[in-house]
Amino acid sequence: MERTFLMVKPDGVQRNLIGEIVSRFEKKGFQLVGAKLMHIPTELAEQHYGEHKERPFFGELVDFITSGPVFAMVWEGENVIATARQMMGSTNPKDAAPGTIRGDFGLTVGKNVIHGSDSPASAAREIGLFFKEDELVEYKKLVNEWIY
Ligand code: RTP
Ligand code: MG
Repeated sequence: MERTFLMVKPDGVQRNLIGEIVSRFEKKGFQLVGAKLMHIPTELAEQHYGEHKERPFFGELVDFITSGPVFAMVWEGENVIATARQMMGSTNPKDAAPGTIRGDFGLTVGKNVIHGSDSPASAAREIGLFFKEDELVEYKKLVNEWIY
């Protein structure tokens, strides 16, 4: 089953949006397989955003993502990578549609609340950077055996 790496950025954590964001992916029907609140070390931030290292905003991006705790997650489900990106909305919140996470909560491109992997290759790379294999939990939903 497909997996993606999602992360509530420091602005989302400061604004108490962890629950709201987790809830959206839960209600959509995706399954949470790993999560942790953490400070990102500078070296990990530089690796994570390595594709942007020549961009003028790289320094700011690394400073911001290491400025406070983030909530890192792995989610599972069919087409979860592309669907999560749709649920997040455009990178710049001014272009993000209402109903998307960035459209509803984001204010500026630098502080846009959430990160999500943009391809299967990015997802595999980012999950590997942030999680050890034994931090990911596989489980079946048993609820249909428990209720009528
Ligand atoms: P992310 O990687 O954080 O999920 O965001 P994304 O794929 O939608 O956008 P990406 O192009 O990968 O850019 C990564 C982050 O860099 C910041 N950014 N700042 N000042 C600027 O022009 C600018 N452009 C991008 C954003 O915070 C973006 O999320
Ligand atoms: Mg990106």
